[in-house]
Amino acid sequence: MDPSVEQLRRRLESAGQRHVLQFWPELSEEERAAFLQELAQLDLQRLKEHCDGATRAAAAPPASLDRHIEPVPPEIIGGVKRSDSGCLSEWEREGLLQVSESRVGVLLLAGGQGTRLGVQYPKGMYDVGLPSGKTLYQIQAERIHKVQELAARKFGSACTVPWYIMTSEFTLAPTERFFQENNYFGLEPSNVVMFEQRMIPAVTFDGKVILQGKGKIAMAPDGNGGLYQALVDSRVLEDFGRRGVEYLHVYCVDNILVKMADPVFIGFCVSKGADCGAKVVVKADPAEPVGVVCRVRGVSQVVEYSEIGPESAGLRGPGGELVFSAGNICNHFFTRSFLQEVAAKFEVQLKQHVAIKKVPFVDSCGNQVKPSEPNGIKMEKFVFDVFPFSRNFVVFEVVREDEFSPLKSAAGAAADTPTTARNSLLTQHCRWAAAAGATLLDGRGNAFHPAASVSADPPQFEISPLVSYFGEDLQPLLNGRTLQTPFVLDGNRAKELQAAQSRV
Ligand code: UD2
Repeated sequence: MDPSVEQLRRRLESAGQRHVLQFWPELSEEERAAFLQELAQLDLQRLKEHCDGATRAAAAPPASLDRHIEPVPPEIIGGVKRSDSGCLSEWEREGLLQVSESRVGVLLLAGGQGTRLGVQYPKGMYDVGLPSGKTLYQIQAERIHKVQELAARKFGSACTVPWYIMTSEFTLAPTERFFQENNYFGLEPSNVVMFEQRMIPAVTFDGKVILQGKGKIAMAPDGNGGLYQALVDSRVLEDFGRRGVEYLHVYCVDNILVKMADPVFIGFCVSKGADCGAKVVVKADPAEPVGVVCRVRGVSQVVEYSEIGPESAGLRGPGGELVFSAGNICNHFFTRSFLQEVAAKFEVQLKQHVAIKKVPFVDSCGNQVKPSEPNGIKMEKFVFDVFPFSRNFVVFEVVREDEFSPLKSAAGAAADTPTTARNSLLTQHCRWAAAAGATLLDGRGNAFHPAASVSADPPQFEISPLVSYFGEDLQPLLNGRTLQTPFVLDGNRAKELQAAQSRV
């Protein structure tokens, strides 16, 4: 054996991971080179710690926080239905002001593997079947364009909302390619900053790194809380500083209704002097897979849906409402200085959460095995686990039908599918059109009257985010009109409608 490989073998052995090189003699030169490159990225010093920690954590009975949790106090919560319209407009103005001064960035968490949706490409590239055929990424890009334009129009200064995209080994290359092929959806490429989170090995229940192939370790992204390490690794914190970005809106990729750099949320957090904030919706039911924003032993944090007991989740108040109703929707606000502090002081203290998964592997005879039972431990950090370090944490409650419809599962699942995401967006756009004074005719020529809830069969009426960010500016185009659907109100259609209106 080559002396450097021999040295590697000894180091793996002292980490209790001798098996990693067991198929070395069978590998080709090329496979060896690729494997060595992968192993060079492993922190061998901490490998033993990682494997031991994973087995210990998986073996420990889940620590129940239920006895220690209480709802967040009302004084730190604002919200669309909780606050008066004067406050909401003031916050929106403040948020747009910050956007207009280029002090706001958006940061997308897009390193997940989208296992539940079951596609082999990044979730942001998914097309839920809208009449326009737009993907989640395109919708998000166009909302960035629009919020920049709204801020510039209001305050008279051209501005930029940089888009930071955290990817992982699985998602970086296809995401980059997709953006290049689509000309960055008209955004300036230098304002779209992609960076990568770390990957960590999956481990067996007896503390051995899992070999996915004879020359390949089973690696997984380190959870969306890998963000804080990745911000340092990729010098993204410095990029915030160079651009003068002071406030970050961090969000997850799959919510089709996400308000990019939401001025109301940003303005609320800035006005309250918060260093950290979370958007929530009222939980739909006790079992909904969203974390609960609450206090544990007096400290604000999120208890994830996988970690709350059914009794606490189902606890109801006198009016029948859920006591732990503040459903996390993975939309967070952070100041740059808070992120800097987290990176410098608190990242190492972030909790490691255990996920037990079925991880394909090669057995000791070299056979490829697809396990039918869970066999591996993946450790993950969660993005919201920095909340306890906040000095001034606030919560902003929004209306589900307007702001939250995640795409989690493939067609046929009970909830959060391509169909539910599409219907949420189309129903919202029908509501905006109705509020602007339009009558929409469905495929059978019947007038559609949108309700507050999401329709299971809304007309195919879609508004481009380049025309309206959140329902604004529609009245001059739509008032008094009857429109036959399908209808996509894009920039060209808007111009035609405008020209027709001015002829009247
Ligand atoms: C997330 C929240 C949950 C709730 C729900 C709403 C966390 C830990 N949980 O749960 O409380 O708000 O969303 O939709 O935030 N990701 C990475 N790197 C990783 C893993 C995930 O970037 O290593 C991204 C992923 O691409 C996605 C986001 O994080 O954009 C959330 O991940 P998820 O969809 O797996 O989270 P989920 O639905 O379990």
